[in-house]
Amino acid sequence: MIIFVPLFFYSMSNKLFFLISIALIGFSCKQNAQTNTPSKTVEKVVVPEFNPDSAYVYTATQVAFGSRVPNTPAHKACGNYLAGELRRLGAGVIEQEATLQTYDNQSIQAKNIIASFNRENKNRVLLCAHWDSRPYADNDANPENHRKPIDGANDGAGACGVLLEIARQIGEHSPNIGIDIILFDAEDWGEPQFDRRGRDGWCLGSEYWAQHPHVLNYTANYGILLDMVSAPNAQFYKEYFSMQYAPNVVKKVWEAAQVCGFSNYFINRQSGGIEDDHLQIFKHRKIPCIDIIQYDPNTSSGFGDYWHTLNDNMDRVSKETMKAVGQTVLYVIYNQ
Ligand code: AHN
Ligand code: ZN
Repeated sequence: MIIFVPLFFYSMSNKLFFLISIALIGFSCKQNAQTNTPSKTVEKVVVPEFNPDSAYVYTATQVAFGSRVPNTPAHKACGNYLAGELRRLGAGVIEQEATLQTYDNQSIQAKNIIASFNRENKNRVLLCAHWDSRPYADNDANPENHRKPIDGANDGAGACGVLLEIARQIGEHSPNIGIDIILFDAEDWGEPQFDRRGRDGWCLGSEYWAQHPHVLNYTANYGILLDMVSAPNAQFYKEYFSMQYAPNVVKKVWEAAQVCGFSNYFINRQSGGIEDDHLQIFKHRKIPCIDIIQYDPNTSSGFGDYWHTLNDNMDRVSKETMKAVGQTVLYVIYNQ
């Protein structure tokens, strides 16, 4: 080889050699476009490409099990699928099971699914979402549907679909930090509008994990919660509690979205505070954690008119929105 390469170049016409040289210079300019130093080798962080088709299939697969309401066969089967898939992608997976009490004192068998990459690395980032679906379509226009469970395509499955695709990318291209992906159970069994008892009952799985972490004294540098991140044309505002407890993380993520070209999804405006799994994470583990959650000021719920209705089905899942969120989060974790 050592002999053949110079011979090959020697035998090339000057014109061809010139063209190849130009092509190589062009490539390095592109690599160093920001620093404008084409001749120097600058270490370039390679951010994997988030594949929205893959995220979509992960979402559709969860929805195809049926509503993932705790204590149902669909919930059990989907939980096993999610844990198995994360293992197949190369994560170390802990299935944390617990019996929890709902707002109306029903006992439910819940399972938090905890997937870790680079376990020995002390520098860690926590990514999370809830995987259960709500037992009540209590926001549905038709009162006959209020006691029916929802598909939770956007509210549940979509965010888990984004995290599974992120896990697939991490499994293929290891980042230089440790990552924990937690899929919380029993987020969405909060008291319905037709049965107020004064105990709200949201976020039971994350509350349990935050009080009984899978690793003694578990901590992470910061956390990112995804909730309702797949609706078409969704907009994400800077949520009030995220701004209170983790303003630097909000800044990092919104700047990443801008760099990646997704400022039309990540809006530079603040919204009200939302009770969600991230509050349990600050409260019990003191980890600064933000919530990337759809906010729609034009609807009464603030979350889109399909929210907690039978319309939260696969028609509410957009590959474009999942790409915006998934690519932004990958950019953040590969630029640590
Ligand atoms: C409340 O409605 C109090 N919090 C919203 C949490 C939630 C429900 N996220 C998805 N479903
Ligand atoms: Zn919900």
